Parts: sequence; structure tokens; C-alpha cells
Amino acid sequence: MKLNRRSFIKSAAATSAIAAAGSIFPGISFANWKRQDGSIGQVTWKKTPCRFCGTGCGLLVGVMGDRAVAVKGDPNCSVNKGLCCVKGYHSIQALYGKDRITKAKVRKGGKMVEVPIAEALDLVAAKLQETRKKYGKDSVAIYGSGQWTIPDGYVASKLFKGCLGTNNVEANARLCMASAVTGFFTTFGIDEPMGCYEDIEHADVFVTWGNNMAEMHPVLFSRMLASRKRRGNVTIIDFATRTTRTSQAADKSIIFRPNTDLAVANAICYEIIRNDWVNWDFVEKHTTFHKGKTNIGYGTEDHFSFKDKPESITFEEYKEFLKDYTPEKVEKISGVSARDIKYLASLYGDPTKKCTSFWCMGMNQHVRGTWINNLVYNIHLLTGKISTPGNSPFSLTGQPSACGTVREVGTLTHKLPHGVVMNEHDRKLAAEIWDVPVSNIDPKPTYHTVEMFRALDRGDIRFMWIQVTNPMITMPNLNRYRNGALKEDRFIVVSDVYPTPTTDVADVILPATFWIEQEGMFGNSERRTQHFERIVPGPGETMSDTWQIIEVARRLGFQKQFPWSEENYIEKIWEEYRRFHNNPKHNMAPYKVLKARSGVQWPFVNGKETRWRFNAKYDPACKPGTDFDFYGKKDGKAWIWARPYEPAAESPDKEYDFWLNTGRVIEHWHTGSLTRRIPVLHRAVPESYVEINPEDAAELGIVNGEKVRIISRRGSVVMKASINGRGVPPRGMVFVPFFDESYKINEVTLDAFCPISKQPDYKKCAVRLEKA
Ligand SMILES: Nc1nc2c(c(=O)[nH]1)N[C@H]1C(S)=C(S)[C@@H](COP(=O)(O)OP(=O)(O)OC[C@H]3O[C@@H](n4cnc5c(=O)[nH]c(N)nc54)[C@H](O)[C@@H]3O)O[C@H]1N2
Ligand SMILES: Nc1nc2c(c(=O)[nH]1)N[C@H]1C(S)=C(S)[C@@H](COP(=O)(O)OP(=O)(O)OC[C@H]3O[C@@H](n4cnc5c(=O)[nH]c(N)nc54)[C@H](O)[C@@H]3O)O[C@H]1N2
Ligand code: SF4
Ligand SMILES: [Mo]
Repeated sequence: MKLNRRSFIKSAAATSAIAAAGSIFPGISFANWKRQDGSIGQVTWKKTPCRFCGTGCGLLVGVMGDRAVAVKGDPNCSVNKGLCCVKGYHSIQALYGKDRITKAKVRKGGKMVEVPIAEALDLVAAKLQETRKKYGKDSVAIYGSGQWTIPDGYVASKLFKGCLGTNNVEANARLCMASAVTGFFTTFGIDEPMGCYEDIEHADVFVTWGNNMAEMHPVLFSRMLASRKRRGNVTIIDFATRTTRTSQAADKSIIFRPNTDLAVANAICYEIIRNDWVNWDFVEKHTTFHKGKTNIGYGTEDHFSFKDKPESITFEEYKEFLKDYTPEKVEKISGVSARDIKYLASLYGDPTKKCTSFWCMGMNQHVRGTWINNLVYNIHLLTGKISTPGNSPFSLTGQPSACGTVREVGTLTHKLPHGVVMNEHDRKLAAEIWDVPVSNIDPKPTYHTVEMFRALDRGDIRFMWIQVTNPMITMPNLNRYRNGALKEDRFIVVSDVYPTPTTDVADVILPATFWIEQEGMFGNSERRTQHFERIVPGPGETMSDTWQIIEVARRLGFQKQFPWSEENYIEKIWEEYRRFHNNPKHNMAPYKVLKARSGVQWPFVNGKETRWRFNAKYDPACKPGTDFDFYGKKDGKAWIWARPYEPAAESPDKEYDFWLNTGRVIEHWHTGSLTRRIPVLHRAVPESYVEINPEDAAELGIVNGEKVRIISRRGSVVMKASINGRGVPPRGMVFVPFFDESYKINEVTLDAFCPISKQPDYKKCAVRLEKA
């Protein structure tokens, strides 16, 4: 049909109302919409969440024929209200990299050869079965991702935990969100944040606790700056170990020594009590005081295990504990002046100011990650600044479905959908919904991620299926784990969309559909579930990660548990999964509602989303007659924890005299497998580098762009120096982003972790520098 301009406008308006609303927003188009004959191709706009960060912006993708050609922000999505960052705007280009994996490959005689996907799936099922027979049920494992869709994670858990009876299910979110989870559990007895992004419109004070939000959650950061501009009298403090773009936009930047945030958080509480800024009414009604074990180790040895032993204490004992954390004492530990500590305390302590704290990997990738989460909650609990608009201790997620797939579905060794394997009631519910005998579900967790790769190295695990993650770049102390994966008689299956160092170690590579080439759901930082439909077809023999698992499950004889048809399996899986959450604390929206809206927040009760949890005004799960109810704990009271300062696992010394800190840049996504295939983003930052403080560089005689060798006890990397670039580390620290697979900085990092969450600390180890 030939479309003239008038009929194009008419038909576009008819196809989609959101498109009309969206057209006033800027976007980016990657195709010429005009056909050769001068007519205009018809573009249909479809909604989807962005597939990059945990902010969860709503996008509208413009489709012409079967190709995605344009992107703009979805004005109907409350997260971003039409705005995106560079990754969102260019995201669809990641669909069309020249070297997409479109065919399955299997290793034959040491070489990878293309085979029909059905043959590859036969081999995966056969190997899985053979390994179980030979080495036992816990010799097979699946390692997934916070970039898994909710259905991906759900079927993985159902197959491995429910049908195969092994708790060898983990996901890269262990490297990312585990400390947030244990932080929530220890303080509130329940996972997931109480606040929502609307807090940004209400808070008077924002403190970023080592969260480079300007680059990592750019749209939320813009919302925060816009809120400051609109309302005036808003203060943003960047509390971090390195100067970043976030520090530059903040009203004040405070730099502390690595790991000493523990001491500063305690000093803030000390000051709040000393000045009697405590909200006594709140504290007496809604909190209790506890301490746990100390000197808890760092987990660097095999088979490390740790169990905390909480004891309740009185307020007086807690106050006594804080005596070691006067601002003057903490100044010596942290390098933060007593004046700045008192200033921070006065902001949190001022009863007229609403305070929101944001954090992400600075606090989670921390050998005391659980503790520092606890300590920041302490500040909000002592002042009662929690669960009300603008008062929020806000743990941000990194990946688009870290919450949705890993925390809510529970794709970690100890978890079940909103439950744990250790709990009989949770096992019974899972067995009933999954239609498996309850004896199938093992009550004992097996391996957390680092230990899972150690088990692969030892040979306790022999078969591992890796989906939507690139561990051969992102595991800490990488040499150790790559050597393990390459050992004889290990069978590695990798589902990916592009070749990576992880597909290099695979015995089978399965071609996956990417993002909008399949239907799915993600869950973002503010408990928002976001549905997307299949918008464009996947190339070649690509298959969704969910469907790959279903195919293998059926080959293993689990047709009854995986009965769905290709037409509507996502809807069926969602409705089955929803049964796990059938209560006011967790209820999820029905499929139809999800499909119609740009995200729905849970708990979704009686047709309404819950914005602030634990506050009876907003949360229907609170006991009637209460104002606040922390219902994760039996008595409805949150725990204030006495947790001491303890140093990092490895600190600089005479031989290795610098801290190595690692992280990210705004243009790139993790290992760069997607963003390095987006030309604009690749050109913007084509190569990784090491940031050095200008004075250190001068002392070492290193100039900008010169090659430097970074050496730790585990490995070394040579890369170019960046001096006074985008970020500036303090003296004695270097920083390296990990997006460039040519420079494996994780060969240098340390695999120490928080003994409670088992999340590795990628932010701290000791290195020395040499001119290369
Ligand atoms: N552009 C882009 N955005 C992303 C991602 C990406 O790859 N690219 N990834 C997403 C994911 S999965 C994640 S997890 C997030 C990460 O988001 P962030 O955590 O914001 O980013 P990182 O660069 O990992 O960490 C940087 C911060 O760690 C802090 N830090 C270092 N040591 C310490 C310490 O001892 N204590 C404290 N409190 N802070 C410390 C530094 O001060 C610095 O601000 O980003 C998400 N967003
Ligand atoms: N040094 C250092 N290391 C770190 C961190 C750090 O701060 N410093 N941070 C840690 C954190 S917080 C995180 S979250 C991890 C991230 O670590 P990873 O998850 O390992 O990194 P990604 O690059 O996101 O890997 C995702 C992979 O999935 C592929 N992929 C994308 N979409 C699909 C799909 O739909 N299906 C399939 N099958 N594959 C797909 C991509 O091509 C890519 O290879 O890194 C951790 N490692
Ligand atoms: S802020 Fe995050 S979710 Fe939003 S467009 Fe950027 S990468 Fe995507
Ligand atoms: Mo992450």
C-alpha cells in the first residue's frame, strides 16, 4: 500500500495512541524512513523497558517491517517520562552487530563446528544426564544472570531445583546484589526496597554512598538534578572513594578511604545520638538492637563457610559500642574530617529535612557488604526517615532484572520464588506449583557463585550451563576460574548473542534471541515489573533462553512440568509464577495488566500498586492499627545493628602500594559485548585505561596516554594511563573500568567476599605500578 503523508499520520495514530504522545519527544532513528519511490515507510512504535541498567527506563522502539529502526523514551513510563541516556537511545543497534551468533556450535575434535540447534540441544541434554549419572545430582549447574528475563530464571529454577533436585542455581547478581539482599534480610527480614523513584521528587537531601549515579543510573541522576533545580534548597552529597562525574555535579564531594564507610556510618549514628536527634517515638515502637559475630574473615579459601549469630542488645549497649566512633577517631581511620562527619550527621539529624541515601556497588561489592547495608539503615531507622515520601534508604540495582529475576524469582542457591529452600513451607509450595515431589527440593543450599566456580575447578561440578553472562571476564581472580573451566572432563554450555571469552571456553554454544526478539519481563530497582513483547524476529536459529531450557527439560523427560506451547508460553509461565506471590506482601500484577502498562509496581493489591512499603498509609500488608509495620520480622520491628569497622581483605603495603578500584563508564555495558558493537558508543570510549592521580603520576614519571603495568599478587595488565580524565582517584589509588575484553583487569582483582552475602569485593585490592 502506498502511503502519502496524510494517510501515514492517520494510520500511525490509529495503530498506537502512545506513539502519538511519544512523537513530541526526541528520539534517534537509524534508518531512512523514506522509501526509494518517495513514500514513507510505516513505523510502528512498541513499548519495552531498556535492556541495560536497573533504572528500567521505558522505551518506544520504532519498527519498520521486521527491523527496529528508531528509539525514543516512553513518555507514559513514570520512571523516565520520555528521557533516555546514550545507551537507551542507541540500544537497538546491539541487535544488529555483524557477528551475531545465529547458529549452534559444538566442539568436535577440538574445533567448534556449526550444527542444527536441535542436535546441540540433544547433546546438552545427553551430557547433563550422563554427568548426573556419573558424578551425582550436584555435579551439574546453571549460572545465569540479572539480565535473564523473569521467565528465563523461573524455568531454570524449576528445572534444576524442582526437577533435577540440585540447588546449583546461581546468577551473576551474586556479584552485584547479594549484599543488598542480606542487608535487607538482616535488618528487615524481607528482601526488596521500601521506597520508589518518587522519593526523588520529595527529598531535601541526597547522599550517594559510593554510587556513581551520573554514569550508572543517568536518568535517575537527571531526575535528582531536575528536582534540585525545580525546588531549590536541595542538597546532594557524593560520599565516595574517587572523584567522578557524580561528585562534580554534587553540592559537596566527600572522599573516604576504602572500606571506612563502616566507621563513618557509625560516627553519623554516634552524632545523631549525642545531639539527641533520635526519633524516639519511631525507635521505641519500630526497632530493636542487635549485634553479631566480628572478625568474620574474607572467604578467600575453598569451602569457606560462615554463619552469623545475632544477639539482642539494649540501646545503652549500642550507645556504648558507638563510643569507638567519635568523629575525631573516625577522621583518623577514614580521612574524612570530623567537621564533614558532623555535617553529614546534621543533615540526617535535621527533623525538617527529608533524606534519601542511594547506593549500589560501592556498598555491595565490599568484604563487609552486609554490614555497611545494615549501618546505613541504622541512620534512617534512628531518625525515622524511612518508608515515607522522600525518606528512603535506597539500594539501587544494576542489571535490568536483578530484582525481577534473581531476587524475586530466587535464582540463587538458597532461594525459591520469594522463599528459601531451607524452609519447609516454601519447599512444599514450590513442589505443589511445580508439580514435583517435595522430596525433590533439597533443603540444603550448595554453592554460591565464587564457590561454584571453585567446585568446577576441583571437579565437584562437571557440567555448567551459562546464560546471559560473561564470567570469563567478570569473575574476580579470573585466572584461577578460567583454568578451572578449561580442565579435562568439564562440559560448558554457553548461550549468548555474540562471541565472548566465555564462548571461547564452551563445548556447546547456543544462539540466543536478544531482548525484543522474544517476549519477556524485567523487574527494576523500584519493584516495577515491565513486560515487553516480541517486536522483531531473531536471526537464524536463535531461540530464547527460556525456550532453550524448556527444550532440554523435555528431552530429560519433564514434559509434564514444561507443557507450554510456543504461542503463549510467556503468559502461561507468568501466571504459574504469580501463584508464588499470592499475598498482599508480594502480589504481582496479572499478565493482561502488565501487557497494557509501562510497568507495574508490586505488591499489586486489589488493582493498586504499592509505592511505599511498611507504611500503613500506603502498604495494605501492614497490620491494621499500625503506622509502620516491618512485617518481615515476627514482631514487626526492624533491627538496628552494632557492626564494627574492619579493614579490607587486602590493603596496600610496601610492595603493593596502591589500591585498585574497578567499575564502569556511562557509554559501556559491563564487558562491552553489546556496547562495543554500537558504533557511536565504541568510538566514544574505544579502549580501557587506568586512571591515576596526577600527583602520583608525576612522582612515577607517567604522562597521560603512557603505558603502565598494574601488578597484583594474582596477575598483571598493561594499559594506557588516564590522568585528569573523566574520573580522578585520590592519591594512592588507581581505577580501571572493565568493559574492554582486551584488558582483563579481573586477572588482577581478588576473590575475597563478604562472609554473609558471599559477594566479592571488586573495589579493593593492592597493586603496584610500573612503566611498561
Ligand atoms: N553505563 C553503565 N551503567 C551501568 C552498568 C554498566 O556496566 N554501564 N552496570 C549496571 C550494574 S550491573 C551495576 S551493579 C551498577 C553499578 O553502579 P555503581 O556502583 O554506581 O558503579 P561502579 O562503577 O561499579 O562503582 C563505583 C563506585 O564505587 C565506590 N566505591 C569504591 N570503594 C568503595 C567503598 O569501600 N565503599 C563505598 N561505599 N563505595 C566504594 C566508588 O566511590 C564509586 O563511586 O551500574 C549499572 N549501570
Ligand atoms: N572488576 C570488576 N568486575 C565486575 C564488577 C566490577 O565492578 N568490577 N561488577 C560485577 C557486576 S555488579 C556485574 S552485574 C557483573 C556483570 O557481568 P556479566 O553478566 O558477566 O557481564 P555482561 O557483559 O553483562 O555479560 C552478559 C552476556 O550476555 C550476553 N547477552 C546479552 N543479551 C543476551 C540474551 O538475551 N541471551 C543470552 N543468552 N545472552 C545475552 C552478552 O553478549 C554478554 O556476553 O560483573 C561483575 N564483575
Ligand atoms: S538510564 Fe539505564 S535504563 Fe535508562 S536508558 Fe540509560 S541504560 Fe537504559
Ligand atoms: Mo551489577
